[in-house]
Amino acid sequence: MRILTTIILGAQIVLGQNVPNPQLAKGPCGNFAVRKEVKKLTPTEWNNFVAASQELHKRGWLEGLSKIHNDFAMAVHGNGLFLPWHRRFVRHVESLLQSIDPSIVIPYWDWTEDWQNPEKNRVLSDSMFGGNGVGGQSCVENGFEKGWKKSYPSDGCVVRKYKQGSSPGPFWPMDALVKTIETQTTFASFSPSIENGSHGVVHIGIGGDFLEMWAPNDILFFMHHSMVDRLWSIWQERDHKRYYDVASNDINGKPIDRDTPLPFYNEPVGSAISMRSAGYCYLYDNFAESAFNQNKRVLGQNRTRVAGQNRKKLPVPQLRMSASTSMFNFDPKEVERMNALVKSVVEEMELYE
Ligand SMILES: [Cu+2]
Repeated sequence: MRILTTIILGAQIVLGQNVPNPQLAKGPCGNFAVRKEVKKLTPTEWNNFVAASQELHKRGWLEGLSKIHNDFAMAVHGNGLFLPWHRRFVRHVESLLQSIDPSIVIPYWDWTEDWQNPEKNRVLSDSMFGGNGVGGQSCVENGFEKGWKKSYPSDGCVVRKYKQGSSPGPFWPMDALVKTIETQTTFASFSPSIENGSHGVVHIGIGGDFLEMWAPNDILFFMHHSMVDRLWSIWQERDHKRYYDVASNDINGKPIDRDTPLPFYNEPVGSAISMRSAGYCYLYDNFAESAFNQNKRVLGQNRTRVAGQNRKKLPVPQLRMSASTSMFNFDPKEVERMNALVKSVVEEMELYE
């Protein structure tokens, strides 16, 4: 009897949020999993990912993850815990997928591709995650999330509602991300740059559940945050001292250091500062510096300036805050700073072929 009670209690603890919380492995990494851009998965990898995602959804675990994200929303957005907490959160969904199919590695969505017209990206098509919601409730009705229902925070479907009607509007181009990585040399400036810039534009552009703190109901949320995590990794890899820089403040203005616990997980920030540390053990596919150095050259060097009359007009991604975005804790000053940064980069891009 006592054994039975213990087991039941144990199960309750694990399922407290209606989703298991597998503990991360301790000790040094054996192998490194490679997270790929989602369009670069092999057909088998893609099919396995879809099958595991369907099972994850069926078990209600995405709702459990949505509840965690919503419950801790204030503590992990708009402050220095944003990047390490979401790294842990993406690792959480990845470990759940792996509990269904050990071969799964979470992919990322490089939304800089087709940044001018994100609706044309194959990721948002019927052959992958599906596109804009349809009907009065803007339910996702194509792609593998077709017909997905949710029970948290209330019964409904998975909702997408593009910002500009038929398009999410432009996302950030790679050149602007390179500029951010080059110029924001401290964690205290880099983290809010990503959060209030390129990250926010995708949330607001996709709309629907993406605009809510229960966005993890739409599994695409995790491909987006894997991309955000990749950007942090690239920034860290540019100067290894950056791995140890988490100097920033929490929501109450209290300084964050490597001992600060991550909300919900109660693991120190220091355990999540490197993708190479125990329990993480992954790399990104085109992680090599060269991918970014190539892009660095895009601006200015070895490029032909185009004559004024031949210049193309490029769309400028701008984050506009409104009542419906207040839960993201966007910082108006940072939003303005990032709107200006991306605008200057896009205008520079217009000068070249
Ligand atoms: Cu979040």
